[in-house]
Amino acid sequence: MSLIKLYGHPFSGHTHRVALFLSIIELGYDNMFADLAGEERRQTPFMALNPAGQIPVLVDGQTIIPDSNSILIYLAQTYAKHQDWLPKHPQQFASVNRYLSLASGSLADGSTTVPLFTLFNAPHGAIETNGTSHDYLAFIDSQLENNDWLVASRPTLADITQYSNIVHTSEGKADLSAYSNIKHWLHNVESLRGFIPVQDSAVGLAA
Ligand SMILES: N[C@@H](CCC(=O)N[C@@H](CS)C(=O)NCC(=O)O)C(=O)O
Repeated sequence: MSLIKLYGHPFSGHTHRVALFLSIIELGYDNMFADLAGEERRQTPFMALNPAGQIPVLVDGQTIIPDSNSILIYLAQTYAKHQDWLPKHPQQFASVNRYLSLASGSLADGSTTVPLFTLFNAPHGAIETNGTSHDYLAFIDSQLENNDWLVASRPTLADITQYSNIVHTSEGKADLSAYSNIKHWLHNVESLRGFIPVQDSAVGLAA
């Protein structure tokens, strides 16, 4: 049994970005399944961990950290301080924060919500949301022109936070073939030591 517990769900991109980072920095943890569709998360004791009722939540001994990006920052500062996942250079630091914000904003609104329609029949127009995703993907693709990584000449938390939901986009039927820079970058992330893939859902592209 480990001191660190990660409450999450195998189909959640938000959970995957944390699991990916834990694996890359080689930190052991217990995987705690939280039922996405069920009522369990809306009841105690889960609500005591995160009153917002959302996964992922990291529990490290007495420390409880909800929110995937907050968890990434906590882990980088606590367990990987000398690996530069959060660059000290002010402009690069700001840029990483920009991608963390985008991951909770535009990316979550577009790419990450697309699988909800195919997996959980969420009541919105999938095509409309796919449009949002394509705008976002075009933007990310332009940022990767002549760059292997989003912010620096090495991977940072910007790449970790963006990867899981962008690769998840394909589950929502968004076609990544037009985005050669993104495809190259996905491969770069997938080549990192400790990389673990997003778990495919049963629905995926076929839906
Ligand atoms: N800003 C949060 C968003 C987390 C989030 O949206 N989690 C989803 C699953 S991927 C969730 O728990 N949804 C259920 C709900 O909101 O009730 C983060 O980055 O962790």
